[in-house]
Amino acid sequence: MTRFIHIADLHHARHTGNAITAERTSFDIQADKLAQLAEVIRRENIKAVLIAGDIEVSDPEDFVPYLKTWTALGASVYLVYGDHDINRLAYDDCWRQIEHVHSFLRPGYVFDEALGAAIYGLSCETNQTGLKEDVARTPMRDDLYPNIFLGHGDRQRFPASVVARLGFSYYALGHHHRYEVTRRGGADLVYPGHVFSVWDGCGKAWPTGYVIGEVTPSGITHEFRPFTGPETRRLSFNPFIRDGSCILLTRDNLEGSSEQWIAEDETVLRELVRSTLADYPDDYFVTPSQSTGFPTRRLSMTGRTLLEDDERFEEFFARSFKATKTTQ
Ligand SMILES: [Mn+2]
Repeated sequence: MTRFIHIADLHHARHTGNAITAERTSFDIQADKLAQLAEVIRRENIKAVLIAGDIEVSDPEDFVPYLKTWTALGASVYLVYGDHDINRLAYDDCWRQIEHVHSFLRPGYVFDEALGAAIYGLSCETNQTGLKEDVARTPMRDDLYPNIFLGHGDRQRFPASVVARLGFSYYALGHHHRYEVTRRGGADLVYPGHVFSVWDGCGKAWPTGYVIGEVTPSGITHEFRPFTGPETRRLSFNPFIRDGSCILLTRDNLEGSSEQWIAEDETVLRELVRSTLADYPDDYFVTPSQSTGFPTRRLSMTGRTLLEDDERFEEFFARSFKATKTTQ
């Protein structure tokens, strides 16, 4: 049996968007997490690393050390580009020079003998233009070995009827920042989640991790593994959704129910925020925001930092209330 690693949504840019931060950058935290994969490759007979798009580096050289390390350890790297990989031509010029790195700037199909499986790679364009049609045009497979579809985009672009016809058993996907497996058309559509991001589309905090896939005689099995190191977490109040004197509390990547009613009482709410921050001193709490209007900036700081500084705590507390009913 051979194995592969599936990661996606690295968003490994040096900038932190316009988030309000005071500590380590996302870039540094992501670097620590990506570095964890070398040990996994060494330990677990990993023959391939599948990267399902949205790598989004500021400089392609920033990613070269990982590609060199992983391939030197005996894993081939297969990658596709996502809607955020707008500088993909520069990435490709740099990365395709490295032996055992296969980038699918154009759709392609590679049988990997060491892995005992084949990979069809399909990159997606900005805004996923034409993706659904490109997926539907994928050549059908009917082989004695498993076929992996490596792509990036919304799950809606992979309808059950198309998946059932194409004959792939594992869809290594990216775009949704939350780990998710959807059984559809006789195949598993797998999103491994993000590596670490403060800006993550819908604004919610999700666990960071990767998926280990195993190629067996009967097909591909897989499991999620969390990265170690800081996580993003979020709690927020929505005063526009209420039940009598209670407002809606939402918890993302936190212990406890994801939604519950809570008394709109400053003392109660402050105590809840303080005790939650104290439970996760090393993790980064992100506040709600929206793409237009107020607030467009997220605050992202560790529980410890927010508790140590009253001014920061007050700003965090104020930003934990959604500014409108639909703030994300
Ligand atoms: Mn994306």
